[in-house]
Amino acid sequence: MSRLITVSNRVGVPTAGATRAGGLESALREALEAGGGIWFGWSGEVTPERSESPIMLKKGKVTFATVNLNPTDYQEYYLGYANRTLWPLLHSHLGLVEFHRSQLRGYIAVNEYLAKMLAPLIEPDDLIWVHDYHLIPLADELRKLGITNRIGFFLHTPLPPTDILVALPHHELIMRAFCAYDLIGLQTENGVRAFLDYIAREANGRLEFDGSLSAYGRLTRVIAFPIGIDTQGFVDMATRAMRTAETRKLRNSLDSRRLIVGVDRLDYSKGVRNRFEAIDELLSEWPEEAGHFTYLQISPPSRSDVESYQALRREVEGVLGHVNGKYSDVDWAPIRFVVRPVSRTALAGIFRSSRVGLVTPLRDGMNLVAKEYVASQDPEDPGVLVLSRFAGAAAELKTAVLVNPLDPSEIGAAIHQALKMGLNERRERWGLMMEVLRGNTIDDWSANFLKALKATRPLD
Ligand code: GDG
Repeated sequence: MSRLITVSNRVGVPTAGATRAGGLESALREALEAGGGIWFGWSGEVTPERSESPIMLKKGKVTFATVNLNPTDYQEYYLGYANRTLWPLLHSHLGLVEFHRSQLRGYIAVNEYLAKMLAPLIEPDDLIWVHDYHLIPLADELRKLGITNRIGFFLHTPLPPTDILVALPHHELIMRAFCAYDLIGLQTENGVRAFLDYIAREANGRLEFDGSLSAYGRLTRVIAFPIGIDTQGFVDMATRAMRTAETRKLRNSLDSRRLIVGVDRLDYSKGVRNRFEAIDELLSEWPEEAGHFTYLQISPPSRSDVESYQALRREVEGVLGHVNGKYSDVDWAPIRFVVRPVSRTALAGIFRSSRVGLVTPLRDGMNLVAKEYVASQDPEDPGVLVLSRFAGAAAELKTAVLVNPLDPSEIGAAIHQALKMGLNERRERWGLMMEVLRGNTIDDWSANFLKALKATRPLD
């Protein structure tokens, strides 16, 4: 049985006292534990000098191998090219894309460094699975070092259409790097179409009869593997959470008002500002709703070293103040904004206590919160998911109330529809979404990807 090596920008090294890992982290760990293997990547530490060799930590059948970055790497690779150039581009926010050649060079240099650190750990039969936009050039760098193993890649973000991709200076360098993988996994069929369109129009590549594609003198495959969640795990966690003091405290504070909930890293791709504006629209169109709901938005800060994220926080807090100021009374405010992260169990309890789950990103590769919200519901009295049509999850969760996240009045009307929705309709919509979640769990996702990777041709 081949060993698995997973590679991601950050490694989920288990630490004493850490709260339960996120869905992706546990799925990758489970896939690794099945056959034994290595999880390799950045430690999260920035030190004056790069590492000379990885720090290895063995837990059961899994070895965690991590390396440090130096301050220039952190600036150019992580804060720079990954999060100021690629992240906004992949989410179609062209106005936020910054480009500096030095950062592109830093991005490639860190991938080269990571490849050098990883290569000595690789054995001939190992399968290598690389994750996300930070590491697109990794396979190319490993190939330069003579690594011929099968290497797969999964992109967690969306892949935008060709007309947006070509706005990236040196886009052919990135797309060529993709083609050094034997298998490229994307979240949706839309992403696959975008990839194939680019390959046909910009790279003069072609689709082979067996579904593989050749471009830049390389042969690869692009397939959609929509990521899932630990569905049963969430069902159990949400049921348990209803008995915790934390959930009871929240429910008591609601004073029988219906709860609307949103949970997102504070990121401009998540569309939180438009959600706050939607509450304004809701209350101006249906003033009788005032005092009858509480909207709880949980937004732990992320990437706060990047200016656009600092600006976002100021902007969102400005709109929040405006809406709360306009509608609050002495005993009620429409929006509660929490920037402290909360535990996963508490999240499941909050989801299950709510009437409406508001998930309206402007763009999202998948959006796991949408799936976690659905899995957490009480089958007898489920809440309603209001979901952006531009989240990857919308391709699967078709019976959510789908909205255009750019239009606050459409979101406001959808919230109103959700608050008014009868029990039968809520059950019917929820039941269909739950079937989807049971049919495609996080374990199915990793098993399907690895099966397809194993089926690619061994290199000679
Ligand atoms: C990327 C892609 C794709 C959030 N706040 C708290 C918390 N969370 C958890 C959620 C969920 C995860 O973080 C966020 O996942 P999402 O999928 O919603 O979004 P991204 O972080 O942008 O993830 C996305 C994903 O990768 C996987 O492929 O779906 O499209 O952008 O699990 O529950 N967890 C806790 N406290 C919080 O305050 N414990």
